[in-house]
Amino acid sequence: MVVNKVLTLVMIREARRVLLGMKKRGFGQGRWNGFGGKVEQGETILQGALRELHEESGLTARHLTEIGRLVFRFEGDPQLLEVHVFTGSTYSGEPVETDEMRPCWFPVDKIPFDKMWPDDKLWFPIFLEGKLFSGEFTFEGHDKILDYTLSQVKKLPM
Ligand code: 8OG
Repeated sequence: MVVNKVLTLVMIREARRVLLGMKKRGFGQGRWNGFGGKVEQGETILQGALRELHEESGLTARHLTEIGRLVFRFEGDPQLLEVHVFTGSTYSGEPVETDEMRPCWFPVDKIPFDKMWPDDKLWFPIFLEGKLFSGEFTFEGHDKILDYTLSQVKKLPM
């Protein structure tokens, strides 16, 4: 049996801007993204999101809300990635560059989609509207989406 790998993704959002980090190493290197990573044993998904946000950006969020669920399949790899997407707008600290990420604020109308995962341009508009979303994407390599489903939802899947 192949168990999904559970990951978090945190988008820190203010009214007119979003904090992204340039991923400096590993999976997604060279792309702007929110902050997140693998949920560790013994922590809840929310705890994992808070920990990764702090480790990668230096920020401590006061409150995060889960807003999206994304499942990724990569051709030839039986393991699915299950990404829990959170957002928050209240935090303490200042964004700092870490070994993993170089943070930068982007105005909501200047999100750098050409240097992000290709699915992001599809679900970001729903996120920016403050709505919940759920999607599944099948990739060939890391640049090409072979097929996908995406919808705005009233409730996230369990
Ligand atoms: O621990 P690691 O940095 O490898 O975790 C991967 C991070 O990348 C995690 O926050 C989840 C996130 N992520 C994917 N796929 C995609 C994607 O297609 N778009 C975005 N925006 N983030 C993704 O694993």
